[in-house]
Amino acid sequence: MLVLHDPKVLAHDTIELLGARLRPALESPARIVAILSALAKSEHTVQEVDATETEALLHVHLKNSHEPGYLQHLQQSHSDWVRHGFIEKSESILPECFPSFSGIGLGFQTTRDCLPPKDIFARSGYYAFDMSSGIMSETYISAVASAGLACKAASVLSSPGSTISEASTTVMFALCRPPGHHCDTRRAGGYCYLNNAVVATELLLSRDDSNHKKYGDESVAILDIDFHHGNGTQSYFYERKVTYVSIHGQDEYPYYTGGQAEKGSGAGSGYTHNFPLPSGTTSEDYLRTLECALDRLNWEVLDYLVLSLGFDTFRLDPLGSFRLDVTDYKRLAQVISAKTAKHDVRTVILLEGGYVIEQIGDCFVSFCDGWGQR
Ligand code: SP5
Ligand code: ZN
Repeated sequence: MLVLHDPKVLAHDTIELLGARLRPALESPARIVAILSALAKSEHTVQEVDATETEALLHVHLKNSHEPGYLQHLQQSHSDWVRHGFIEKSESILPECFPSFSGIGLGFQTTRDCLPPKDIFARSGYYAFDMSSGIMSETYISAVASAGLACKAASVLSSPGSTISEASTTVMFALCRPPGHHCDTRRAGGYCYLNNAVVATELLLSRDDSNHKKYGDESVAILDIDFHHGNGTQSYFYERKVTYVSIHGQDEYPYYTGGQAEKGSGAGSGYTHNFPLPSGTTSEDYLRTLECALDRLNWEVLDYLVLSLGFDTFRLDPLGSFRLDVTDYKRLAQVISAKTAKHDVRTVILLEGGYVIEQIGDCFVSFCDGWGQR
């Protein structure tokens, strides 16, 4: 497995409100450090990426997939708060109030949106949906580097004449951090700021590759096997013919999405497939569901698979409730890679969650080992 890393992803280090306590975010740089240290003892190759090579490409896809005001907020808000004296340079912004119009004086639910507020505190809530997405001084730098890795992996896989030595490979793993699948076009949340899966998918859809099967939106699909539902990714493609398949904890964070009844709408009707599983789900049940999930992909017309991969399905994860063990990641990888090989599909793997520092490296290497052993 070729694993892409950019040291800039290590800079982001913030706080979150978790279980009514303000604490250092579980999504920490130590996760990547642990993965790199496990990889160093493995047969897999880590390549440091200078994302500046793909920067122009990245910014095109970022601009298409996130609102300009939101990108500006991610880049600018921390220094604004420091300048106003609301926080020290070493502290993080956390929102205190979110837009919500449900039933306020109206007696019924409405989803009316509003314009970006002028007030600096109001803006932080306008551009977020929870309190696990603090903004510190380096957040934007790391988020852009993270999306840059997703971009780099996607662009190398889709352009034969690329500079990376193993350009002929059919799979690439981007060590993304912060993760991406919870945030939408305007809101950070669930440790996510820029939606790496969306950016990679958009890049692949816009590829100019004479070898591809030319099925438009249907030629790229997303499989999301983080423990949590990828609400941001789902909503982004909800009305498009881009297949989004997710296996995740039922009734778990982000709580309000991920039901089986969500199947896409308009042109995207029938392209979203959710597989919520109960807490305590075993490896066997998970593997069985994975087979069903893989059957929802239209393999005949697929050129690329974007795999949002979280290790918070691990049995000891503080944010998960499934029972997968280290060796199960090898099995997951074998099952997925066998399908992609059979149908000549290239895979961009993006790191999402996974919070057990002591074992995330072993889980990661187990997955990488399995990919080549179908
Ligand atoms: C990328 C990713 O895995 N994001 C997950 C973010 C989840 N954050 C909120 C989890 C809330 C869990 N419930 C709190 C109970 C306190 N123990
Ligand atoms: Zn997760």
